[in-house]
Amino acid sequence: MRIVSLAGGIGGARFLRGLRAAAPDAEITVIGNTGDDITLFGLRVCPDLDTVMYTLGGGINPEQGWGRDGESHVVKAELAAYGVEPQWFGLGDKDFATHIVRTQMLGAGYPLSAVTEALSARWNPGVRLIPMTDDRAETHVVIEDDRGRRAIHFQEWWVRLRASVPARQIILVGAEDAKPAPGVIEAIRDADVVVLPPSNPVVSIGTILQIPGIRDALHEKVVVGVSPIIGGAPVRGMADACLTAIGVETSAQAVLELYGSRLVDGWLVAEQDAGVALDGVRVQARPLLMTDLDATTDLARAALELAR
Ligand code: GDP
Ligand code: FO1
Ligand code: CA
Ligand code: CA
Repeated sequence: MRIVSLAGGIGGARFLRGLRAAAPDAEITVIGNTGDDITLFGLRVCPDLDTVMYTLGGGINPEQGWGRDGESHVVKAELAAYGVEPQWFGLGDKDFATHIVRTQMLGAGYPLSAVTEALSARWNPGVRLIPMTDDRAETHVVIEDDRGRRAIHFQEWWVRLRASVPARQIILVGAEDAKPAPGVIEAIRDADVVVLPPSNPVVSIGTILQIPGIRDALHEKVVVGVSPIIGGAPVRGMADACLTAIGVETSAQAVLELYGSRLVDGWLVAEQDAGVALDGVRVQARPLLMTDLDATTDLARAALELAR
């Protein structure tokens, strides 16, 4: 069986561990969000790709859900001693090595997809991880504060401001000119099923869907999704701030409507959201909490069964 999954960071990566266990013989291709990517200290950082790679490769910080396990922060402290900005983004020493290798390869002319394949070779994630695009397309957030109305990088809004300032607009800068990375459209075309994990519907899944050609390719397939919203709140993180920015209510129903019945054929909701319904979509209620690998594997299995 060939499975394609779109993925953001933590929610995507955790779901993929269950999917890999639920379908051990399947060929799984993961299309990763690169809208969160940022260049810091001259280094290219791809948080969501790295979260997937480290989680599936056994190198993730399990409590945090991002960054490396057993991490130290010597380089960060030395940079701060020089007064170098930004200091609000916490890059660890082990993680720095990933960004150094990536930046070196990009500088040598390799596209991000080739770099990601090379980095993944070390981690044996058991899936093929492809960035949504090799082109630069970064998410920016329009805010209004005492300095007026301006756009800041998504990471500055998310990490420095903790999404505390309302987002007026969320824009993937460069989306129109971005092309799907090599292999993305082919993987979708060849897939038996496409799974949308409970990733952020705006800045993870929504971002990937903005790359021209990807949404159209998905319309031809059987697509099943897992709600990241349970009982009117995100399970983790600040997805509600992103949904509010695009005028969508924080509910499993509203996220399903946002994706729409043209995209989604099946939708898994939590037991307390059992009333969710949309014409043309098979909705099922299941335990949606990815508390451990067993629960996550059951969830992934339910998603695959919904597709049959
Ligand atoms: P990020 O890039 O690190 O923000 O991660 P993703 O975009 O992949 O996923 C974030 C989303 O995962 C959040 O909106 C959470 O609500 C959702 N999430 C996290 N843990 C769980 C869980 O156990 N179950 C479900 N259904 N959703 C979850
Ligand atoms: N998230 C934070 O909340 N604070 C950080 O300092 C931080 C550093 C960081 C470094 C590398 C990386 O891959 C991820 C990192 N994240 C951090 C998580 C990440 O920026 C966001 O959670 C996602 O991009 C949001 O989807
Ligand atoms: Ca993300
Ligand atoms: Ca379909």
